[in-house]
Amino acid sequence: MNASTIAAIATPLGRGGIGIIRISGDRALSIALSIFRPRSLQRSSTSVCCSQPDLIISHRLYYGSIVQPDTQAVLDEVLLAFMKAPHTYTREDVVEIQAHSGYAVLKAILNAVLQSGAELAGPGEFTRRAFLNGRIDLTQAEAVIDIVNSKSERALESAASHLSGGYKQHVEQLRTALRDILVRMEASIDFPDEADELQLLSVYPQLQSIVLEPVLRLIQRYEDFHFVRDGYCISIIGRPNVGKSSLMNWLVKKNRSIVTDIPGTTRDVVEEAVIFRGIPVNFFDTAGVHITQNTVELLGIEKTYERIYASDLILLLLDASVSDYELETQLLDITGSIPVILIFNKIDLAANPDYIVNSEKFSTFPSVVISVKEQTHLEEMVDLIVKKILEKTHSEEPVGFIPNLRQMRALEKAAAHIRQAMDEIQRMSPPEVIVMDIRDAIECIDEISGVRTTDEILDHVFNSFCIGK
Ligand SMILES: Nc1nc2c(ncn2[C@@H]2O[C@H](COP(=O)(O)OP(=O)(O)OP(=O)(O)O)[C@@H](O)[C@H]2O)c(=O)[nH]1
Ligand SMILES: [Mg+2]
Repeated sequence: MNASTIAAIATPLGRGGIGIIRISGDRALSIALSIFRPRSLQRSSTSVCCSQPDLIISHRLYYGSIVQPDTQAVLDEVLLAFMKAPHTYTREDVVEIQAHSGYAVLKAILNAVLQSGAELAGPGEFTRRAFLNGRIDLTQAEAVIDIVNSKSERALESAASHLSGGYKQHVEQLRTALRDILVRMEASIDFPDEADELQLLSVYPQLQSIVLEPVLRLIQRYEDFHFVRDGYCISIIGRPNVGKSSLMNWLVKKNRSIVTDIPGTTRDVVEEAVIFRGIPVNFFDTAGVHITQNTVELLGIEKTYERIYASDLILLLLDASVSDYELETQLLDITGSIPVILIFNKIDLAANPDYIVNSEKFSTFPSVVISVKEQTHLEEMVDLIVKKILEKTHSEEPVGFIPNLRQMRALEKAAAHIRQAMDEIQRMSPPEVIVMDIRDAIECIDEISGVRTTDEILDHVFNSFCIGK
């Protein structure tokens, strides 16, 4: 258990119906009662409650006022809930004070709590305590922040499945399988007479099917579905003045990018996150690519190239009113395996639209001919984008659990150790060598659930939380 008692405002700052101050730790109740005047006791003795905290029953709401510790001036009318450990979020004693939600009042109550002996909680410190006190594992702690950050129903669904332990179970199964193999291998070291070549070889297919394949499937789930959590990254690229920013603004339904008829208007990458037909998408408008000596433009073009490589999908915008697509052909060469949709814009200016549609040069890419200005075929373009996104996710079925980047890295490390162990088996290396790799793989799996972790990993996980969570 942690010695200090922490407190923070748990609701977003701003005007609203209710704001909550949360206190957690051994002294949560005594600190809260030192500034709480229950209504039922106000008329008689205000000190009764403070001197007899046993009068407060766990998991029940009490109506009263919060007072300033030094002046006893009433700060707000509140509802106070005391939740006795261990049946609480942090597994410590927790008090929640429900006050009116306004910046000044919540700050004043928090100050009163801090003056009475609590320490200000750091980001994610309540959840960190829930993890350290064994209520949840690290994947569930991360699910909490994912739930808070969920931008779509699918992201929420995935995070909720992590929180309820779906992912934790999966990780535990992997660990158990590896542990079983390790125990058998260690036995073969201790009793070498009973260990034979055949036994060693039987470990190989087990590592393959019970451990490596499920680990690789989880890594693939990150590849396929990480955008459900992080947002699908779609970049709009093309030569200057082709209408990239106009398209960006139409897609995100606001004037996000500056549009002018001067080529080279967009110099930096402009990002906007939206829910696009129910899918979280980050759209990126980029600087037009062309040969230039202008230093500022060159820096912008460099950023466009960086953006291309970080994209899940590229919308390559072409001017339908020109016939020279040399630059676009070069751009396609650098997109590699990233999916591309060709969007021929300014069809309203094109003398011969048929030429574009029939152009063999681009026949292997999905394409659409539009006019942002005249709003032509824009819904058709959206259908194409959504189809391309769903191709990657395979279906709109529930996504279940998806590893995050940290977990995926640990899975990759585990996969490398398992592969190494399998190679050693094939080389008929001594069991002592093979068990080292299996132990390393178990360590990586333990990193995911947080069984084995470092302060650095915990800081990394919990610093992304908001204060009060
Ligand atoms: N006729 C016509 N003009 C368009 C269309 N789409 C955009 N424009 C115009 O083309 C000009 C350039 O548009 P932008 O959206 O700024 O082009 P951009 O590709 O972002 O340009 P840079 O930022 O310079 O690379 C503006 O005057 C737009 O109004 C279209 O479909 N038809
Ligand atoms: Mg632009």
